[in-house]
Amino acid sequence: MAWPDPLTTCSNTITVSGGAGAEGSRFATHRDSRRMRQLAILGGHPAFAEPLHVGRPNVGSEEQFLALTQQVLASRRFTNYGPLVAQFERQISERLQVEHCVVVNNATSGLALAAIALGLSGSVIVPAFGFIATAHAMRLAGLRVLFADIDPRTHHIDCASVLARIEPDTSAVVAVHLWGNPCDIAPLEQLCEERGMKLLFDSAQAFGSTCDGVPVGGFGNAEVFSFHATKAINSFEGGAITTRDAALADKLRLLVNFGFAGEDQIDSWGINAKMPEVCAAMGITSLASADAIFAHNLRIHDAYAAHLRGTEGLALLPYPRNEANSRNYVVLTVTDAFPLDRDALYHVLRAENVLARRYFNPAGHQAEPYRHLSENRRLTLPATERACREVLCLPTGTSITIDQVQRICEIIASAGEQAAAIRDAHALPEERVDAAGR
Ligand code: T4K
Repeated sequence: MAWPDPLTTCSNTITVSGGAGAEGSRFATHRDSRRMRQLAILGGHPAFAEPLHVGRPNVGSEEQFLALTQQVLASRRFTNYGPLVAQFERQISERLQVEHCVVVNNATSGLALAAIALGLSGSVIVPAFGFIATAHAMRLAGLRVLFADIDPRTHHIDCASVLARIEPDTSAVVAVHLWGNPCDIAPLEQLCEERGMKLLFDSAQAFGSTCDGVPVGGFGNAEVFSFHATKAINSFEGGAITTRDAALADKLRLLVNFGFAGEDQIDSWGINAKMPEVCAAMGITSLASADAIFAHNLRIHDAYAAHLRGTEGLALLPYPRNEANSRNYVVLTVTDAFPLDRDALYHVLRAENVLARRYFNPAGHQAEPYRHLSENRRLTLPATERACREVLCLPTGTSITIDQVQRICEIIASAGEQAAAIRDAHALPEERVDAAGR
């Protein structure tokens, strides 16, 4: 089968064979100095004394966080919908221009509770490529998970694959705005409407993103965001469910708090999915720095793009310039045209203390507890499986500097040049590779 090649089919994709230009010549200078040092996987010293992470938390103003935390301590109001959670919810609603926001302890419970509040039953369709929490949350809600393939250019759930996966009891599609880029929202809305299915968006990675200039948050029946420590905007752990549906929001408020509608009134089943005040303090602090964090990530992404341009076989997933996006992920695709495969490059980088991540591997249908189910045993989802093999996320965030990006890209280029030697080293047992690296 001839694959649509992300290197050539993405109009924005950053890849030019042998591109000259200003960036090209600047890179050539670094290439000369790069030859001076031996790669760590081949016995040299790691390029970085301390590990560089993909998900190092952004902090924002420590003063603001400490002041809010002192407020929490002084008030003795630690949880159960205190003033900071209420403020955080208001700020999220305002920023996302959506009427209702219910803050929760994390996106995984938010997704499960949203599914329950929507009254989903039977099976739901979920993209197979993505963080496993999407599927796990549906299972937690008592639903059967059907995995669909992705569009290889965007890594978003593919509408044709959704159609093929629909079963008589399918009640919803759970689409993921992967990498913060919005999915193909309009076709999904149309498809779900025609089939009488609900549409839930897993927007865990998409806080601050826009779709045609409209903030993600008010699409479908509901959207669920994550404020996990590794997200651009974090509340240590946390999440939020946003919706335009007032009745749904009311239901969610009960589900999040044991079903309590008042001190002595229990109106429904529910769990404890509340966010503590100290987490809201971090969320508010983080939100105050959102624009600065996003701007930093944009500069980092641009630096990667400039340095990797001209390296055959490597492509960065593009972010449309006219849309907002936290650019919390620098998504590198390592294709067969690069002399090393993705896993070898991953080990090269780890040896240098660059903790790149193979997000997202394995695919949902190839992971437990799904892979042994009869519907998944023979399921083949080619675009998903290819992405699982080729994608490598590189460090970004406010703890990463432009200079570090340059050095990471130099390592990647050196790795390409010394591929044969690395492949030999990489054929060693895993322990030896690790011993060489970290
Ligand atoms: N849906 C989607 C599409 C998602 O991406 C996620 C979460 C969810 C749903 C569920 O949201 P939550 O229930 O978590 O709110 C991380 C995050 O734990 C996870 O939240 C995130 N997606 C996923 C993409 O990444 P891991 O297992 O890769 O995290 P971990 O602990 O390996 O951390 C990544 C890197 O960050 C490491 O190099 C260490 C560094 N790190 C991490 C933490 C937690 C730090 O430096 N400091 C820290 O405090 O899953």
